[in-house]
Amino acid sequence: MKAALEAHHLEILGGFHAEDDPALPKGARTLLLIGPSEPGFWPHFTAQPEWQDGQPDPMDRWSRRVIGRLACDLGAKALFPFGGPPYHPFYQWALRSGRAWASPVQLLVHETQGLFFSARGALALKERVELPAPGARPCDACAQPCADACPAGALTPAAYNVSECHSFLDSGAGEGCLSQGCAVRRACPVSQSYARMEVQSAYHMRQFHR
Ligand code: B12
Ligand code: SF4
Ligand code: SF4
Repeated sequence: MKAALEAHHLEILGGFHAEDDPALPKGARTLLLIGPSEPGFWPHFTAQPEWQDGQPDPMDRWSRRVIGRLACDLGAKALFPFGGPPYHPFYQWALRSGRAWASPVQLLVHETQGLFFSARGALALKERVELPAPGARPCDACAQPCADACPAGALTPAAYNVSECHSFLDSGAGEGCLSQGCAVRRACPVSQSYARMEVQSAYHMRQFHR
């Protein structure tokens, strides 16, 4: 499965075992969270037909095609973070994986991708497959720069004020967040060690703030 994912610049972000979980398809015994693998994800994705055709939501359409096909090949079921409400509980699933945690600002922080954690889909498998051992929450040994990195004061340990974030992005002062990605997500040393390109963050910020 690793090789099949690598061909699409995807990787397993984490997973967990389940029995009779009502949030999962009937009979699912393992849930794997799937997300971009760096370096090279953005050049790979932008060469795909969903980006090239100029139609809306290229990332979601690509995710459905690629992760949906992987699921068919594996006899599994593909689940996606978008397409709601209602939404599949990706945040809770990430916590259950033991490889992502709630950061001081509540955004998920992943063992290797930091605050740039973002799932493109999940695979619900009928088999119980081996999973890597849970990692250690990086925040416990960190000076926590994420806590006061938001220049608008919109995302802090106290709350995420979505409308304050949008107002700041509308003012000229929000240009850094729009072109390089959310300053809170960028402040994390684990995010910085992960080779995500700014142009990819800029695309997601445009989707969030359109
Ligand atoms: C709705 C939603 C939002 C809403 C949040 C509404 C709210 N807080 O009131 C809005 C549109 C604001 C949002 C924004 C973003 N989101 Co969002 N969002 C979702 C979505 C689709 C559903 C969450 C939900 O309602 N679940 C159902 C409820 C019952 O479960 P819950 O666990 O209680 O959900 C809560 C949290 O997920 C939280 N939440 C969701 N997004 C965010 C973002 C921030 C900054 C915070 C603090 C909390 C938060 O709010 C939910 C409701 O209280 C999930 C995908 C999914 N299927 O879960 C992604 C998801 C949680 N978001 C994600 C991302 C990447 C973002 C953005 C960073 C996107 C971007 N710009 O690149 C932005 C943040 C903007 C920024 N400053 O950069 C990622 C997780 C990122 C992370 N590291 O934690 C997810 C998992 C999607 C994915 N593809 O992986 N999001
Ligand atoms: S900056 Fe530090 S405290 Fe904040 S999410 Fe990253 S590791 Fe955790
Ligand atoms: S995008 Fe910018 S304004 Fe919005 S929460 Fe992140 S740092 Fe704050």
